[in-house]
Amino acid sequence: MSLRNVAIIAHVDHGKTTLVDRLLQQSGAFRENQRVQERAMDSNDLERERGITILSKVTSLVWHGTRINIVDTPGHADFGGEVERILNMVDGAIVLVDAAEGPMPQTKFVVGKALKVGLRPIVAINKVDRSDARPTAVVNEVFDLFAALDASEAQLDFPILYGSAKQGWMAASADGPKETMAPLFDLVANHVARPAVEDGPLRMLGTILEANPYLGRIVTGRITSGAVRPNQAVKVLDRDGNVIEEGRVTKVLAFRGLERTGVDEAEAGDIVAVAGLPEATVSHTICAPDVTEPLPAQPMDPPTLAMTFRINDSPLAGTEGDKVQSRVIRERLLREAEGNVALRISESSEKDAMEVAGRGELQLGILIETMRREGFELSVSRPKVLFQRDAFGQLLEPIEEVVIDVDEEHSGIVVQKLSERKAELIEMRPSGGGRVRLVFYAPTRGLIGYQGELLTDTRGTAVMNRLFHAYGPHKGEIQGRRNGVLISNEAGMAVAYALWNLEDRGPMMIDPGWKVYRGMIVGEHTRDNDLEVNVLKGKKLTNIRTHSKDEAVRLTPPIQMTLEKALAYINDDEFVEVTPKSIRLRKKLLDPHERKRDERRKEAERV
Ligand SMILES: Nc1nc2c(ncn2[C@@H]2O[C@H](COP(=O)(O)OP(=O)(O)OP(=O)(O)O)[C@@H](O)[C@H]2O)c(=O)[nH]1
Ligand SMILES: [Mg+2]
Repeated sequence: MSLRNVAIIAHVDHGKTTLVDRLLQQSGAFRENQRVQERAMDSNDLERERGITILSKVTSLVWHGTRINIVDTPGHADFGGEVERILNMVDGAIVLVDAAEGPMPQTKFVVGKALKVGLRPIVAINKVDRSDARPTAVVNEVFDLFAALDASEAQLDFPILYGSAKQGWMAASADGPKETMAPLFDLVANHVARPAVEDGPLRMLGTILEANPYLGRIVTGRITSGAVRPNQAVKVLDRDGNVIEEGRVTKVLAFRGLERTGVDEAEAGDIVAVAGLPEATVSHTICAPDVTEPLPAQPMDPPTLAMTFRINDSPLAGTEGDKVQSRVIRERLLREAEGNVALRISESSEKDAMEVAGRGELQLGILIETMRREGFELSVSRPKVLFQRDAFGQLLEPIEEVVIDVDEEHSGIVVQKLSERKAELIEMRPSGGGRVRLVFYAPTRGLIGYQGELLTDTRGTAVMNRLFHAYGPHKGEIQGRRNGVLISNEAGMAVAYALWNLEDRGPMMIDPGWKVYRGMIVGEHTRDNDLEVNVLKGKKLTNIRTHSKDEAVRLTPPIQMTLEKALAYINDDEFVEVTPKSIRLRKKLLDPHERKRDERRKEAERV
């Protein structure tokens, strides 16, 4: 059977996973009675909940006698390194572009990568059903983008389809026919090259890694030469040709719709998953025992952001989760690193702590969220940007390209706030409908926690997109959080009356009835210093009950601290305490005297 390998790439939310749904349905990959959820490829819990793709996944279908392997990729910038590797595994790419939004930073990133590896992408303008769709203008923007990225003549001559993944059609014109995905299937079969294969014994490059509870490690990749069978003896080489392990493939899995099935043999050109190799990972070559040259593989992106994961040692530790010991946390993190190549886990210099480095706040936030659901308790430090040094010893920091779409009236405050955060405005242009598009180069350091502020400043109307740009010279000091916090000075249960009394000190972060402890953060101070407060003090009871009116105090709703918000909010001397049930903020040092002493010591160091 003839074969095609194609990846779907786009900016976040432009409709990749929805498109795969329709392709699977219309190719008859689902059984008649099979019940399938929307965005079926987003199969893990967090993906479903957040409506985003986190891991690349392969599926496969048959169209008029051609088997098409399709790789759905994540659009979010934190997972960009993944997309780059995927593009080395396929022979074609479908670039989806939202007909209203047009090309966005991640579109530029993925198209740039696709062009660089020599693919001739197909462009699909999606969501033409949107009332604000502007397909013709968007095609021009895509063309300009390809040109700006130095596309070759052949690449610039890209085929274009228009359609709606949601409604299940693609056509040569935005007006239809609005019937089926057939035009896209035909285009993939005709435009995407046959898989390039080489002669020789088995060689296959590991591209996606997954830890499976039954089969152990599963490595997915494309077979460059030879064939692979269950029980075959193989060797694993790293990028430099060192032998990592020798062993046997226990299972060869081919993709069939949403399922994977064991096969007796897979040949060069095909994308399959193999089990049975406990050490093999992404960018390793799985090959016949007599092969000595590894396949060329791209090195892993270096992590840009790190956090310290510690045991939870607050007075409430162990009351809500059952996985609290540092050994259990350590084992869990090491296991995560096995299946997640973008994470780097190392021992921290602190006691009972591990250093977890990754590509962004979202990626690390997702890991914490997953662990908390499994019953873990943790205390997590503020994310730290990872610096590098150039050849001359100059300090470098990660710089991101930030695109913000905002109503014109709010653009002033955005520019002001971002320049305070040491960002550089590089472009400003109207983007239609009274909105402007602002493009900045901003240090990652300055962007931590900015999302929330941006939404407040623009009344929730701004849309921000970020993408790693490069390591650049350190931009100097950036002012952190301005407000101090309100800290509980006692342990017990918070009382409405006490919270009400504190309202003019600043907004609260807790509700009445919350358990608090000494050193826990209960609110934000309106001033720049920290303040210890008592949230336990009830109203003096007298034996004459007054009318119930003045007892039922009316509280301003507290600030809701989600995990992501909390991580962005805390300072270096604070922790986020994470348990399956709660997110609490606390001072690292719970004892006020110890905090004073620490303060004095730091003061002394400064002079
Ligand atoms: N109006 C309209 N909405 C669409 C269309 N295709 C997808 N959507 C919606 O766009 C949203 C995002 O769709 P997804 O398929 O998850 O997008 P994605 O590109 O896979 O997103 P990531 O994997 O997170 O990058 C969903 O709410 C879809 O229902 C379309 O053709 N028209
Ligand atoms: Mg998706």
